[in-house]
Amino acid sequence: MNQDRIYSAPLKNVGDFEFDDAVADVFPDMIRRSVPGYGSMLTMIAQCGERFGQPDTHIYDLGCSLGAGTLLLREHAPAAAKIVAVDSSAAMISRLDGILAAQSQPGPVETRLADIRDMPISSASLCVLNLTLQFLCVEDRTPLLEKIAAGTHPGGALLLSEKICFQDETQQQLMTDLHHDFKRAHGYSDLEIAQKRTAIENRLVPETLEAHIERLQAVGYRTVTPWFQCFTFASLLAVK
Ligand code: GEK
Repeated sequence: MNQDRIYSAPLKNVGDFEFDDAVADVFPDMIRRSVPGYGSMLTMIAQCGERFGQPDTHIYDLGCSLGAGTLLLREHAPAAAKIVAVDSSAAMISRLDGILAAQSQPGPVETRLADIRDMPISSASLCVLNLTLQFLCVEDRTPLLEKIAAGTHPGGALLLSEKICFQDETQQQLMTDLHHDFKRAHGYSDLEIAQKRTAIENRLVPETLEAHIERLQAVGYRTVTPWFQCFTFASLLAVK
């Protein structure tokens, strides 16, 4: 696994964060050292694949990156479900195609280089948005979730993991500090933490857990339940 050193040297101008080749090359290391609970989120993707995945339906991994969730869905969902893995980053999708091609079992996975806002969702038993919705501008989030809910069978589910924010300033500061402690404990320097924060601040807009719950209920999910939170990251399970 290549180590993430992208922000280790001082940069004159820290540009906006992009999912380009440099990021794709270090992505597994970056996400594990940056997102507390990422391993638990992946375990839940596998569990949801088993519980909600139905034969002859679609299972969507929306913003799949290198397919960590996709590969688990392929292993744990029914073989007759079609897995569709979507990402708008060519760097991610080309690497995922390589990972899938190198595997001995050709599984039922279709990869798509596309913006999730533009692609149709139909006959879904499970949709996964693992740390993806946060990169869309806020006004695009409800239309996307309406489309996902409309394309999901009754009893189907959405697994939504996000970076979140807090209304209370003291709570926000505490959770941010604890997240930065987590990153330091995983080898990131103060400079790396500060430069990454600058790079991502225009690209990733967190919302409160309450805002996510309200939106999921409003677009038509009957049961909406947070199942995980660690510092500034949370995950919700929504069942239609
Ligand atoms: C994992 N789910 O390993 N359309 C399609 N893809 C998008 C869009 C969009 N509009 N915006 C961002 N992405 C993965 C991790 S990473 C999370 C997801 C992170 C893609 C983007 O290219 C990137 O690959 C992914 O969403 C977000 O479980 O880096 O924090």
